[in-house]
Amino acid sequence: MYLRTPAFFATALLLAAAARADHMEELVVTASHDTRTIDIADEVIASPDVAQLLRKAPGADVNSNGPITGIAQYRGMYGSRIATTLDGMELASAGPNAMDPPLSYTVGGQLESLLVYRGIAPVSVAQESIGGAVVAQTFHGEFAAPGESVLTGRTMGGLQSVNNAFHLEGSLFAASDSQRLKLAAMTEQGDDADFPGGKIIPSEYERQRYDLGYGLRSGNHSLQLDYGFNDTGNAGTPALPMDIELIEGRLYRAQYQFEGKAGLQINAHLFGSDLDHTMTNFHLRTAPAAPRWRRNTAAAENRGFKLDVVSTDADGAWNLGVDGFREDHDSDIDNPNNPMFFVINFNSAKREVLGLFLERTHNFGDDLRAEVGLRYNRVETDAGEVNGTPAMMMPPAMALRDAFNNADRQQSDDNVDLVAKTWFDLSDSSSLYLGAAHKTRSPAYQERYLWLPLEATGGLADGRLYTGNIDLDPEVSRQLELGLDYSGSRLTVSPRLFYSNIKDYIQGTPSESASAIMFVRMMNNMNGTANADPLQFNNVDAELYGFDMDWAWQLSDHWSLSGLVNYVRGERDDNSGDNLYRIAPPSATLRLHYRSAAWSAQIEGVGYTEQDNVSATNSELESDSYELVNLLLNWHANQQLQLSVGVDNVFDERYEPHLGGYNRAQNPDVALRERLPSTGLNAFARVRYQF
Ligand SMILES: [Cu+2]
Repeated sequence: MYLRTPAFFATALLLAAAARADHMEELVVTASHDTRTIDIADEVIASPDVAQLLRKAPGADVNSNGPITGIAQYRGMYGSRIATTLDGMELASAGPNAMDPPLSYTVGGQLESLLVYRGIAPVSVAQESIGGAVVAQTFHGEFAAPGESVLTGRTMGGLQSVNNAFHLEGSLFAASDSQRLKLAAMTEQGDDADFPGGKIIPSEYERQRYDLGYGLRSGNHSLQLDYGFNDTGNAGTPALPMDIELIEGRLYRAQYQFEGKAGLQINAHLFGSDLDHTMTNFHLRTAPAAPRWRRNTAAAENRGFKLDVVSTDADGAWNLGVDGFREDHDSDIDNPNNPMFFVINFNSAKREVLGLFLERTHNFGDDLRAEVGLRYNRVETDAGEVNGTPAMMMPPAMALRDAFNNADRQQSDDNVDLVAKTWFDLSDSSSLYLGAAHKTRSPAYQERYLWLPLEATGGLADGRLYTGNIDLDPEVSRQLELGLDYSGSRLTVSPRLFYSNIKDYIQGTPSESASAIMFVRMMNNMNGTANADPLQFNNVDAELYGFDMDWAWQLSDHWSLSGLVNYVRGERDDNSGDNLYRIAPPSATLRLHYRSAAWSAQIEGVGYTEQDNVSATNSELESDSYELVNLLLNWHANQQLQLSVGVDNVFDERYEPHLGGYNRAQNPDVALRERLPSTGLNAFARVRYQF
């Protein structure tokens, strides 16, 4: 580990800064019965990846294929099984391997909160939430008091040692009592990160982000317009076959809200995003021989709306709504050394969800509260014809192409979701929770429309080649949850037991397509590679069950202890006897905090057990246990200025997180297809300043 020159360090610290004076305590996670809100203003993480914050909530973890590509995992489900909304916007990644997962389009310092629904998510929150829901809320600035106009701003700067990274951002807010304007910009960059024994290659990144927002309110009406531009440059994803060259995303939304009399609220939301992405296997990692250079150019066009009415009465609230989301994907592969070579990977692969929902929350007297929700989703998918040089030269690829192009590729699913949750107060300080749900998810476009055996799998990163299956059925999950919430004067604890049975769980199983198998074997012969026979996405049965809990214990005015415990088990529920792939191993976190008016300090221990319940079908490798110690110190110099310093992985332990994937790039210190190590000792500093 080494720091940049002291001069650079000092200059960046001076340039940088930020703080929100209204948030002076180091509150990590605000708990309610059914959500965990990770308060970004108080959370200090060194990582540029907002998804890493999810680890602060019980049940949540992150599948990480690179430093800025965190894919949310919740209770053993991940990827498109977790609904993610950004200020109400849905977003489908441009990258066929989810190099740009939804949370990568948020900026840590601009978030007001990151909210994780605990267990079963309400039907009103997201269209498809079979595995849970995450909601990111951006800070838009405040309206001024009547007759006033104000200009405020906040800046933040950070440095970290493990990859010589910096992060700088600033936001300006101009507001009157009826209008508000926001301007924000962020830039960040990091080199290849160190691990004890070498460097993680490639793990460099560079990213810029620009935001513009305008809000208007008049009487009961309010309107918010936002535009964001994400500009990611070179960024390594060593767990995948290619690295990011570019992710350009334009995100826009318009939201209208009406607050009527008698508890009536109307929300109307229009949003979209246009995402462009390029990745290669030659520009950041050791390039293969010239004929095997590959560049993948992908684009996603996302459009959506949501209209809902909330009517609050003395006993609860009704929420009735309709929502729609359409994603459209193109992905093309070429080789800059060979102008003849091309593969149309996805041609206008479309997925459209139109939903209708009704939800009721109801208080039965003082002790009993319930939530019941019903949702219907109509899901339609389709994809255009494909082609590619392999299909013009090699009979098995030709057969795959022709079968795909001649198939009826248009599919539709009618999905029904049901949610019933109830909380019963046992005393003033404790309540019992019981939840049940029937949730569905239609296949992702890769799962239906990947025609040539490739690793384009939404970021599974198992190193296996896949083909899709046009005839896939939707996944149907039946879920049960049981829990207790205790909140005494010093101790809070909230354990949950959960069980989920998933019929038609979508899982790669050994392909039965002779053409797909023959194609992979021919490619192995041509290239001298040793790829396993391909998998095909198919419907199997599965179950996930486990336990999670968070707790906090106030020891004295200044001292407190808190922690998390997570356990999840994922198994196939058919006669395969196999486990599910990439399931977070059991883990526990223990934190000791000290807080005073101006200072706070924290020592954190994080432990993961080994994971030997691995998926044989996905050729998954077992992983070892590890323990980490992290330190954090905050100083609130005054209302405006906050300084934070910390050290992650204090003992510079070498560890390979189970959710981190396998090395796919030439590296003198890590063999190919060996588990990727995570970063070593990382010292970091952050300054926040607000005016
Ligand atoms: Cu990509």
